[in-house]
Amino acid sequence: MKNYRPTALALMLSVVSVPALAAELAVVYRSPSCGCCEEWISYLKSKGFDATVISTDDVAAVKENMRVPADMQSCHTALIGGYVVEGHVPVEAIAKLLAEKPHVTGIAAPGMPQGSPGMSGPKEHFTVYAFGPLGKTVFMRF
Ligand SMILES: [Cu+2]
Repeated sequence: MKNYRPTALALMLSVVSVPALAAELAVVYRSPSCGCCEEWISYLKSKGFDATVISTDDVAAVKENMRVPADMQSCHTALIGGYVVEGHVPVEAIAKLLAEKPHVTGIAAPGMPQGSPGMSGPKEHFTVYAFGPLGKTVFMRF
């Protein structure tokens, strides 16, 4: 095909210039039947994250392994940059987490806030918490 070479060249150039622009890797654990999980994963990808999705029927075990407190739990659980990211967390909070690198296990948007990324409906105010061995703190409000 005529446009094969330019495309390949463009691809090579983009690979060469990747270091500063590398997509952040996310591993997302979700139940196969979870629709809003799918929506959040699409949202993550649209924001430049490289998501690997692991479907499991036992998300409760995943949350327990990753030390997500019961009152912080939502549907999906992700691992991003060594942190746990629980639920419909906006990328602004993930960016803050990766920039500030606090000594926490992760951040969570507990429950399923209406209008949060991946959730339908009018946006309601919700809070993203940081959690870890030292407890929970407000991380960001939306
Ligand atoms: Cu959900």
